[in-house]
Amino acid sequence: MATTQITTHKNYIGGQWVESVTGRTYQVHNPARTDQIVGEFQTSSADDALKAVAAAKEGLAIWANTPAPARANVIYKALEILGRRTDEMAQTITIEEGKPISDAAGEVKRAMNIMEYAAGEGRRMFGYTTPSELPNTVAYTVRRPLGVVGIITPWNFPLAIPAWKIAPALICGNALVFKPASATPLSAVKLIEIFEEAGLPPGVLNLVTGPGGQVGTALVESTDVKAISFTGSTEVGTELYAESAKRLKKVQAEMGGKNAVIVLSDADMDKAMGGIVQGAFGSTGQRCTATSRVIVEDGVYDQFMAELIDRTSKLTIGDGIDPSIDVSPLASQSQKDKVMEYIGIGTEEGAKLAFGGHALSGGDYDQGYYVEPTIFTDVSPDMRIAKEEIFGPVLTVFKAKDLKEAIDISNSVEFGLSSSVYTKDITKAYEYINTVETGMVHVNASTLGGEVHLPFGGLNSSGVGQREQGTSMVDFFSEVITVYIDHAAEVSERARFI
Ligand code: UN1
Repeated sequence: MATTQITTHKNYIGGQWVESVTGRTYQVHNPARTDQIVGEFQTSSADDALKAVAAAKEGLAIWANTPAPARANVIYKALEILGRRTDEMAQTITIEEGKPISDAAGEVKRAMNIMEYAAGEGRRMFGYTTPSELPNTVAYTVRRPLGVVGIITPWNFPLAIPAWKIAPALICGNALVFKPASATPLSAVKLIEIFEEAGLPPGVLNLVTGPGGQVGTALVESTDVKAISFTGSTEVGTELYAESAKRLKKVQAEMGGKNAVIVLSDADMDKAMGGIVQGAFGSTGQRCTATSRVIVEDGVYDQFMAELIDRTSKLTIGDGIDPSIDVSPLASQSQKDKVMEYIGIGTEEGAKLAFGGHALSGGDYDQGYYVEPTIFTDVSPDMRIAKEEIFGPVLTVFKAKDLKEAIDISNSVEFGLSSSVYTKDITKAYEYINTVETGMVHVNASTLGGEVHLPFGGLNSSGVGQREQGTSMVDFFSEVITVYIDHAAEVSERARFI
């Protein structure tokens, strides 16, 4: 039997690649071919996290005093290096996370876009000046780094989400401890290599891999960590927010979604179908902005369902490294178990399985975590499959008599991340925009994604804290300091009385 070399990757602390204090490692497998080992990674503990925090404090001293345009130069350099490694990075994402290679390539592009945008902030990072109420006095604001910041990221975007937290945090002058999802540490290791090669000073960006419990908790509990930017489940984010609040830590938590698309009778059906099929089954539904509900106006329901099933049945399922594949495996056994459990729950709750519903087996399917694209109809808003985030290729379909009822269904969940309406009626589109309760609203486009120069985030259980990306990235990752300067030659009236 041929043996393949397994590479052991280390943590990166204070500019050095180091083993974990625990001395233990774990292996990551390709979700499409579970016999293929992606690499071996450090099983870190709280001690590793605290070492990284100490290193970050040292890095901060240098980085906070580096002018923002000079910080930008390092990010531009990293962008150039990532540009040279695009294909390799896309393959890495597919091999460790499982998403189709075209999605992975899109993810690399997204990471590059955010790095470019964040680096641009190096020559903006505006404060403001305003008249003082006193004579001979100047008043203005400047931005200062927060200090040491914890970055905790999920497995579903192993490169883009780290990039869209790290680049903004760096441009603002912070030093970081980065804890990637334990399932996808290889993209994180490579991102660190890129910043190292770009010339980031030691200690500014530290990597600690391994399970969330110990490392994440240590970051939350350390008083040296001033802020945490987190993306992950609502359950973990809520706990992290509460524990951080006790220590007056600034938090940005991007969490779950249960995103709905409304299809009105006048919709361009072809456009709607493309957006919905991609939104529900692209990246195997493992996106916080994935489409998990569709609410269809009565009049076009039958036509819509016939077309939806037809389109869904044409999707190809297999290893995402093959460019002809539309739907790849779920990212892990636990993801597969969870999705299959929800399919069981939907059936028990009385929803009708209109398409799919099975795990796939036989041949190459036995090697990975494959579940068919699945569609439930006859779903009512109080069912668990209608309310809870499944994070897999499962779409629930509802019928509504008009826009008002459709919006009520759309708003009936605790989440509020993204939403969409398909209509050609501008009046209805605006009624929707003004009443739908999500942080991101689309008209005639899928619920997915976003552009890096616009704010990204949700309402209610979907998110808390300042938005990621757009101009708000600087608001989250910096402190605003207000400065008053009395430059009068004489003692001012006010100063006499105080
Ligand atoms: C996207 O849908 O393109 O965890 C981005 C997530 C989100 C990012 C989604 N925070 O899926």
